[in-house]
Amino acid sequence: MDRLTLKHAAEALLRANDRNGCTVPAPALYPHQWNWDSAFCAIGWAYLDPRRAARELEMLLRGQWENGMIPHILFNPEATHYEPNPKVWQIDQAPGRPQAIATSSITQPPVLATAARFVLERSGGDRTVEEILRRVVPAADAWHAWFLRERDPLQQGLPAIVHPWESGLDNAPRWDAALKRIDPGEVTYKRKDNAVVSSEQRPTRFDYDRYFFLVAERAKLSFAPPTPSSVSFLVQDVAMASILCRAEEDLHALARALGIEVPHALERRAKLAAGIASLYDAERAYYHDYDLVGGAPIEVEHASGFLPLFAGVVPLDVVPRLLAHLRDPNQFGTAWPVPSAPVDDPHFDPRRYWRGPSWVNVNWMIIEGLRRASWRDDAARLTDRTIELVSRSGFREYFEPNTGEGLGAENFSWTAALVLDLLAKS
Ligand code: 2M8
Repeated sequence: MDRLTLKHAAEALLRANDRNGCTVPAPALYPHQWNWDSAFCAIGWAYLDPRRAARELEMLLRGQWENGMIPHILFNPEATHYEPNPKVWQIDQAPGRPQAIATSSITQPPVLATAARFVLERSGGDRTVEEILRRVVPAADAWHAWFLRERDPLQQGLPAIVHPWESGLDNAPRWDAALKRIDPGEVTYKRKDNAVVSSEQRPTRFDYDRYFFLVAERAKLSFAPPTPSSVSFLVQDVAMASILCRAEEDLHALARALGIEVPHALERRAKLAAGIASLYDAERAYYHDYDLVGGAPIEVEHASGFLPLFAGVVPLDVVPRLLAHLRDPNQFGTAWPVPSAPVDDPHFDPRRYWRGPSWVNVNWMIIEGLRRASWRDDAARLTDRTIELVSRSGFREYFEPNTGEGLGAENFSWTAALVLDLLAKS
């Protein structure tokens, strides 16, 4: 596909996946509104229709809980082909849940403010866009504050996740050891994903047993803020911290452009930057997550370890050391980068979801990070390779990093949305 055809196809895909103002990630597999998917989609919509882009973001606010959390899924009552369904989350008794819409009880990486800033900057002063984004600012501010108030039990500037689904990089090998500690007992649940995508490309039963166990655990604990001794899984996730850190900067800039005060965004950003710095392992030259229940760093590499670049918090002398991992063919320098897990990890699985395949959203964040660190050639190379990958293999959910074969869901929205941005910047 040439670039113009690719652009038109990406636009058509976004329009086809539009469901009354929110873009479903992939109609056959994910029929609801997902949090960070919508933010990535808004970045694509900004090229077609900035008002529609702003609306996508505003749709996320419907799901906000009173404590500020914006959940990872906002359910569409008409769609029944996804599990876990709304009932499994048991939020009917949850204090402060939204009344008008069913949601999950966990969150996802906060790309909202970053996307909102992006949309504003491309809206050419459109009043309607500004009005909508004025409503997004306080909501994003409350959500960001929630991360450091309720999810940072040791007050280290490091938001912790209670479920691998919160990371968005669900079955990454870096969660394996923490999940192994959990004995889920007899959990009964349905899966519908394997009817759409081959099992070898999806998380295993080991993972799903624990995913459902952890969903039930949230309800059992009345959705209370987690501590290392109260929950089975609690991990300081370097990608979550990096995306939030970046989002604080974008929230500050967005609010300023709209003439609104967000007095704590930069303060929170500074705390997060310090937290991320504490996760740097100088010996391995890599950022690692920290397992709060196990009380130890998780020394497993993953593409998420490059996301401090996206936050702009990697010291100048560390950037080349990170780039060495990115370029190394035995690690992340595959033919079709960036593999989610490095080739030399014994758990690397080039066809299984977040355990090896390349993903366009991760590439996009790394490209943004390389650009801001002024590694323009590397950014341009990865941009070209990503565009080429999608033009050969289509708008798939993820890609085999050696052969470039498209894997997972078809008609995947964020692949299309972010390709629009990559095309515009290439
Ligand atoms: C994937 O996660 C969902 C659960 O949230 C699933 O596997 O059913 C992840 O790739 C996640 O990052 C993404 O937001 C979601 C929808 O695309 O799918």
